[in-house]
Amino acid sequence: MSELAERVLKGELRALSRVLTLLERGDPAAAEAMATLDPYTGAGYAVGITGPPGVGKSTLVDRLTEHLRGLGLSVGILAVDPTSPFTGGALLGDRIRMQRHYLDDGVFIRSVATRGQSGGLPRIVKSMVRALDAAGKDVTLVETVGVGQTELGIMGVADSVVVAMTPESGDSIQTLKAGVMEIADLYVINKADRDGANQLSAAVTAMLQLSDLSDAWNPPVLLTQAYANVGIEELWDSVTAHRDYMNDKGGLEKRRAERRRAEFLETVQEELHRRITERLENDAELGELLRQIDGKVAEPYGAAMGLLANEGGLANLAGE
Ligand SMILES: Nc1nc2c(ncn2[C@@H]2O[C@H](COP(=O)(O)OP(=O)(O)O)[C@@H](O)[C@H]2O)c(=O)[nH]1
Ligand SMILES: [Mg+2]
Repeated sequence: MSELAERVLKGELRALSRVLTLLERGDPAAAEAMATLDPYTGAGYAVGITGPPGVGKSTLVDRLTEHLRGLGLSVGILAVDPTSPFTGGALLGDRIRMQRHYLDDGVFIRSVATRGQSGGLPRIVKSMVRALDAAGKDVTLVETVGVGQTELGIMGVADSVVVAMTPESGDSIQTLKAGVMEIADLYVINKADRDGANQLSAAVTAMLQLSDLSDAWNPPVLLTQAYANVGIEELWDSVTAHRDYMNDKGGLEKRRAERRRAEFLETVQEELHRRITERLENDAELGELLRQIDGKVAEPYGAAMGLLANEGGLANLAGE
């Protein structure tokens, strides 16, 4: 039993915040907390909002939060930001856009840095979503930015995935071809006040019809003006329609089971990778092997396979 987790279950936001920090650091106490929290997960619903920078994702999250609060629902927000000197400003912008919710106890906001990983979605977000669920958040909104594009990894995090586009970015249709159609449960064309919104909407709808799988969910294409609070209620209604569809067809259970398995496998892989890298950098014997490889005394492919083939080699490498 984790005392910290018990405080999370009682709704203490500071304890929740602490658990997320422990998760980010890979602290063993995080594992203990997650074990206590896990039985209390499942009632919450996670919505991913992805799309290129500047399409209005943060504004959509802000407006959706306002709408959800009006419905009496508690909200968790995870804003994933690629950390780089260039996006510092974007993060600050997000903070300002969501500022009014910081004073509301029913809203929990956290930004998550991608820590220079390939820009993808940090695997820890999966665990964070579960922590927020256990903490009693009715809805968790996850905002993600890929590097200048849509984050396909959001599929592994959210129950419903909203792909946001705008008529301003001319390459929108191009984006659709890059795997987006497999992950989008709903399309939002934001900045519908701008020229070209209806054309874009028609183009997306046409693409969807080409790939229509009759009895499967048909992703709606919605027009919003997030900054003017237009289309937000319809967006939420469409999310709940998708949620109901997923519940009826059993897709939700399957998606969540896959996500749990992925969380496990990714954690093992990433943790192994981290430990092995650390070993390779600090172990004297391995250091010698690395020098032999550098100096063409040892052959790289054979040396790697030899290391792993040797009795307990992998365990030795992975051990702390
Ligand atoms: N014209 C117009 N601008 C919008 C709309 N929604 C958001 N914006 C503006 O678009 C800019 C980027 O919004 P933001 O939410 O930070 O985008 P994000 O990078 O996707 O999170 C901000 O200046 C918003 O005020 C909209 O519906 N119409
Ligand atoms: Mg944003």
